[in-house]
Amino acid sequence: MIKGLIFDLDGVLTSTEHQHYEAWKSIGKRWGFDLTLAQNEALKGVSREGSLSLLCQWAGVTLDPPEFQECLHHKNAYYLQAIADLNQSHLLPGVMALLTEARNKHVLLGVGSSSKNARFILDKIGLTSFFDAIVDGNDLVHPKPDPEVFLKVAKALGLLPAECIVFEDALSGMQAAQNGGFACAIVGNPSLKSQAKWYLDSLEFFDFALYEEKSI
Ligand code: B16
Ligand code: MG
Repeated sequence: MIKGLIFDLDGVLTSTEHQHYEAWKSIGKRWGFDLTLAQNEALKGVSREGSLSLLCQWAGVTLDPPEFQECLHHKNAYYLQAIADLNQSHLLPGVMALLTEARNKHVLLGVGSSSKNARFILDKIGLTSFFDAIVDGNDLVHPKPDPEVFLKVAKALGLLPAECIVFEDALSGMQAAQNGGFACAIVGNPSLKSQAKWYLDSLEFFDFALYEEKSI
């Protein structure tokens, strides 16, 4: 029986991936490097530091530690400006209905995000009060695909991984969930459809009854 639902934030509850993309593009432009959408796909779910390391690798750029920190700072400032208008109208389809249904069923709810801005974003989109546990990029030693994020959420909920479902949109997040022994549904990212054991176009398509019937 499902006792907990654990949600990734970006790409599952709301989508600010385009703003992340524009922010990383602005860093790449400093070096005459044009970040592609395909490369951005590989940054989904990856920590801010991990993303910058990848960007440097792709651009063939080496930064000293102060330059690296300055790029992280600039990227986040750009990103925060780009999401200034984020609000509850930016919830992805099915989010509010599923969270409400889960609360009514006394299913525990958690967020497991790589983002250090996760709590700020959850406040902006009006969801903070729904969650029994929130673990974000500030709480982590090992980023996704390490399972630390989801294991910490499950522990805070007082549940075992086998009692939870993780909803993710990114490869690194799917691997983190699988590495931790969680059932994982990929939501709204068709590029992962062939690799996912379980795929939903959006959270609108999650059905408690159907899930209980088959073991995924
Ligand atoms: P920040 P998630 C991830 O959030 C994003 O998918 C990824 O694009 C971003 O680089 C990462 O958070 C770190 O975000 O710079 O705000 O700390 O999908 O794990 O909720
Ligand atoms: Mg995500």
